Amino acid sequence: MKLTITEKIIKDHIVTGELKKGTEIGLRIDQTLTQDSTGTMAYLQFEAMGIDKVKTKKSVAYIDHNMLQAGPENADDHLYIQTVAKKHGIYFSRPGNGICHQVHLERFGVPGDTLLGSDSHTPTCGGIGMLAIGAGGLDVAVAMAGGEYFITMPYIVKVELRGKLNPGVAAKDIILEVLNRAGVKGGLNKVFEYSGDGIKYLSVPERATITNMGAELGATTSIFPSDDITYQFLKAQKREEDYNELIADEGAVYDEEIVIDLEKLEPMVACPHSPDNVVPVSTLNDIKVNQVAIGSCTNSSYMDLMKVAEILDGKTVAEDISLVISPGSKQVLNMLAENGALSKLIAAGARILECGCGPCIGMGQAPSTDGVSLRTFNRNFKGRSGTTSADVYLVSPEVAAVSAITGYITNPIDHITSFNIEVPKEFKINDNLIVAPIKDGSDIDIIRGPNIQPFPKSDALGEEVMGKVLIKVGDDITTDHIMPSNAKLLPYRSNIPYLADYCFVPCDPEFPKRAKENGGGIIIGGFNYGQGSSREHAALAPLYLGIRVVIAKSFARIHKQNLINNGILPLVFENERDFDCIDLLDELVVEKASHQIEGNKVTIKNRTKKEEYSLLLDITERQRDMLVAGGLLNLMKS
Ligand code: MIC
Ligand code: SF4
Repeated sequence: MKLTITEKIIKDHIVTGELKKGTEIGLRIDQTLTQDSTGTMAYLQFEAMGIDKVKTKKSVAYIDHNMLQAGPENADDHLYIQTVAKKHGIYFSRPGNGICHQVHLERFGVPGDTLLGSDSHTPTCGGIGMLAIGAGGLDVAVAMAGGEYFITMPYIVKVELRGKLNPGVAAKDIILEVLNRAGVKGGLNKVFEYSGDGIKYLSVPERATITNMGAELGATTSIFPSDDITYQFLKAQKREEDYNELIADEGAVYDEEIVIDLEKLEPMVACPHSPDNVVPVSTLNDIKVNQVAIGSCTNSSYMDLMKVAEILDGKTVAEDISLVISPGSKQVLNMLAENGALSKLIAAGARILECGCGPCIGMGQAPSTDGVSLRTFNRNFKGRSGTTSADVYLVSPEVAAVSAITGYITNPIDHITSFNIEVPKEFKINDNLIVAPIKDGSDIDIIRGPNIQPFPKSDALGEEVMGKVLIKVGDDITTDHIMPSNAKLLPYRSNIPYLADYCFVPCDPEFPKRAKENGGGIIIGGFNYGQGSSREHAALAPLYLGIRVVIAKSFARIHKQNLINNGILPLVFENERDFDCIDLLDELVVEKASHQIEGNKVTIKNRTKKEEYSLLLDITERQRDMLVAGGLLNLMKS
């Protein structure tokens, strides 16, 4: 049988199920990663499993999101993660070392291996041919304990890249074009596999930009072949022993195909407030910019920032613009410092931030009221920048840097002829901020600050599940709506009771109060409910507020699993028009719930309207058992 790259890796890692598209499969996980805003919960859950040492080949805990220390909370959580890592055989990447995905690509990723990360942009390592998937913290905890990770055997989309990009057009424009064509709902249960003669012109960091932002398609993951370019990258990282060649078989069968002619591609921009709201930069007229932010796990590599330095060399940032730059890793920043590029950035007026997520997750640098922010990041959901009224545009580093000089969103094509930059033959290797695991951690005491509260637990499914509709929201609701993240809230990621008071506040500030007054209830949503991040908090905070059912037109992959893992029923309208029949505070009930969920349809009664609706429950036997037990941890205990 001729296989795609994805199928080859799955074949090597499948533990449960078979290579049949659309069916559930369980995969052996070689590596895991966590970061600090999902890590505390993931490790609390891992601790609850009572395992001494992680069972993966390599597990890494990164500190990169919660970097501002305006009070003791973040520092306390970092200490918890550091001690838990030492106790359980986990590598610890210290604050300052960089963004998890950038560092993992540089120092840990292995072509052909599987990686599960408690962050939705884990697919970044698909840039070196790894099957890298984002998941909720509990799933990552299970993988660290040696358990399988379950996905739907994905459909494979072949993305054929033809030809070569013109100067001024970037890898970012390729993924923006894919988003333009497939949209934020277009990737559900699919893997985007890149091929074509165009890939030989794309370096590993460029490939990683594409696989990283493939997360915005809602895809399971994205992947590039592992070829000579991958070998050269690993060699330059002094890791050539990790290289495995991995290419699709001639004649492998794909489920869909997208062809992009790179020579015809123009610089693109994702306009507010969705990553798939994409147009060519050339179609925008003179949009004045207030802030330019360069960085994030999508565009903070050495090559990205070298290009920015070359564009800014000898220039000054426009008077009304604040330019902030957050390098992806210590390796990147160190190399820029040594070769003088950092000096060019500083001289031009850039504000250099530490290596981490920073403004991408609203950790500082919120734009001004009604401000326009041009960012090289991957998400521009309303309010994510920390300023609800701001308009965020997503672009390549080239567009960002040129616009920082002109003050307006500017097409770089007219400003860039070529770059005088080489892919390094040797990166600067210095892993002194990575603490390697010790042989026996049994004597290590775990330090738990007062901010760390126990995570909420669900109960077994009752005979009758009922409640009032506490909120009704539209399509494409993101986890940033459900459980917002910013400089004020991120410090409380290990304190669900505190966070719950901000649940759904961007949609309806009264939601937490209403949920508490009614002793919990039901959420009604549209299509693609829960898109975006992997944060389990978007399930845990509703659980804490007594939510046992979410009814939507469709669900995003990671969020649906997070709901199930926490014992919350994800039901889908069989007839989408029923969405319109339900109003706020209607009283809904699922009678004989445990009997009803044995099938794939559930009837819910609207006691207020005296109506009933048929809902679909698209889950596997394994997920059904979780729902009956009241979540994965309960199931494991029983
Ligand atoms: C994000 O980009 O939204 C985050 C913050 O990295 C999240 C993880 C989180 O919420 O902690 C993600 O992408 O999964
Ligand atoms: Fe960090 Fe932003 Fe990447 Fe999320 S998307 S991991 S917040 S840089």
